[in-house]
Amino acid sequence: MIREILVYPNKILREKSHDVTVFDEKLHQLLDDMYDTMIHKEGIGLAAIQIGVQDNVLIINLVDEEGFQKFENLHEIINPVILEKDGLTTYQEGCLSVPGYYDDVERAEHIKVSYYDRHGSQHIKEFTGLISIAVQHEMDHLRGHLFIEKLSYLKRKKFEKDWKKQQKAGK
Ligand code: Y12
Ligand code: CO
Repeated sequence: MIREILVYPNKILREKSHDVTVFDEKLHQLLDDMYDTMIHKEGIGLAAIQIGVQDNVLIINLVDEEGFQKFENLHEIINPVILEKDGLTTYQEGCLSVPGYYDDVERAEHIKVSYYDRHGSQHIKEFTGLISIAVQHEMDHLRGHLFIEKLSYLKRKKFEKDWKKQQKAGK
C-alpha cells in the first residue's frame, strides 16, 4: 500500500525512532508499504519515520549501472548501528521529505554497519560509495535529522526563504 510521505517542516520528522523488537507480519507489511511508497515516488531510499512510523527501519534500492532499479538490489535495514567509519566524500543529496531540493553533503566514505533483516537475523556489512551515503542519510532520519541541517548557515537561510516562497506559491 502506498502511504503518504511527510514533508518538511512536519515536526514528526524530528522525532527519534525506536528499535524494532518484534519481527512479525506487521513489520513485513511496513517494509512492503515503504517499498511501494518509495518506488511510487521515484525514490532510492526511505526511512519509516518519513511515513510517520517511529521504528528504526530503512530501505535502500539504488539504480544499477544500466539504470535499472531492480528489486533484487533492495536493502532492508532494521536497527542499524555504525560500528566503524572512515574517509570523507561529498554527494549532491535529495530527499523525498524535501522534494525538489538538492545540495552537497559531506559524509563518511566507508562504513561498517550492524543491522537486522526482516526475519530478525543479524548482519554486519561494509558499505562504500553511494550506498554508504544513502545508509547514513536514512540513519539521520531515524535520529530525527534531515540533510538540510548539514548545510552552511547561509545556504540554510536561502533554503528556508525559497522553501517558504515555494509553499506560498503552491497554496
Ligand atoms: C544518496 C543521497 C540521498 C539518498 C536518500 C534517498 N533520497 C531519495 O530517494 C530522493 C528522492 C527524490 C525523488 C524526487 O522525485 C523525482 O525525482 C521524480 C525528488 O524530486 C521531487 O520530488 C521534485 C526529490 C528526491 C540516497 C542516496
Ligand atoms: Co531523506
